Amino acid sequence: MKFRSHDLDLSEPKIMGILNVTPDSFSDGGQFHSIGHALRQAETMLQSGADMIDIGGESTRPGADFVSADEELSRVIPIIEAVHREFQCLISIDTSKPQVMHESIAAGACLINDVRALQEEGALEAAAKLNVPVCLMHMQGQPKTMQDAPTYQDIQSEVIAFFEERISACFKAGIPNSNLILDPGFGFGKTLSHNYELLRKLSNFSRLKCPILVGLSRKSMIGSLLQVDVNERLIGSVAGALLAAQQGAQILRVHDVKETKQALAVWRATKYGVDQ
Ligand code: 9MG
Repeated sequence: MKFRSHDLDLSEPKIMGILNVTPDSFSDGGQFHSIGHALRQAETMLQSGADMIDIGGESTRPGADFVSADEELSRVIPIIEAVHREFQCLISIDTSKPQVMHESIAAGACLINDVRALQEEGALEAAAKLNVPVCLMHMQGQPKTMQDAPTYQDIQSEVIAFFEERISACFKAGIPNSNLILDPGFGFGKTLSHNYELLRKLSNFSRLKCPILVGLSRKSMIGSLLQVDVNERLIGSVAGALLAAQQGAQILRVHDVKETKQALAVWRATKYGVDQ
């Protein structure tokens, strides 16, 4: 897949490291400190083998409040500029807002990660104009209320039907299929049982002929299953990422880059053998 000047070979799973720049992700809160903190986190993830960094300024956790475009811009733009300047790495902007998409791409991002799948007003047009890869994620409802009572008749066919509709909307707006990445949206308007059914059937998404991105790192589908707090979800998260990769996921969105990379190395050695 082409990301501006970089070509990313998705025949092997790639790692997207998560860099949240919402105020609750900083202990000191100040912008100066937050830039330094974000740069250190990005550097650690890149040194551990991240292929790209996902930067987001809107919390999309269950129950999270709406954030204005100005607030989101003030959180993400200085960080995108700094990460781009320091590391020249692939940067993904996690946003649903057209203005944030435009300014982030101008600041150095090269992928749009939209949990609302370009359904906000002006988002399809913005992504078409920017002509960069876009990750379309499935979500039932909105973050504020999505976990209240998620319901599906058949989750897998409903998520596939949603993607077919969004792929067609993108095509009509001038976004080619070659720029699309799909993500079933673990934890976004889904119960524990919905999440594991989706994970079990993940390989079926390959029929849509777009790369698949999976994000389950440290989510409640790990925590609720194992009855562990957020800082004890590493092993469950790595196991989930590996199961997703085995079923064809090409991009894994994770907090724990080093450990995920190690799990993928073991899988790769088992699959292809080792020279020796
Ligand atoms: C921003 N964000 C939080 N969780 C996510 C997930 O599972 N996928 C994508 N694409 N983005 C996410």
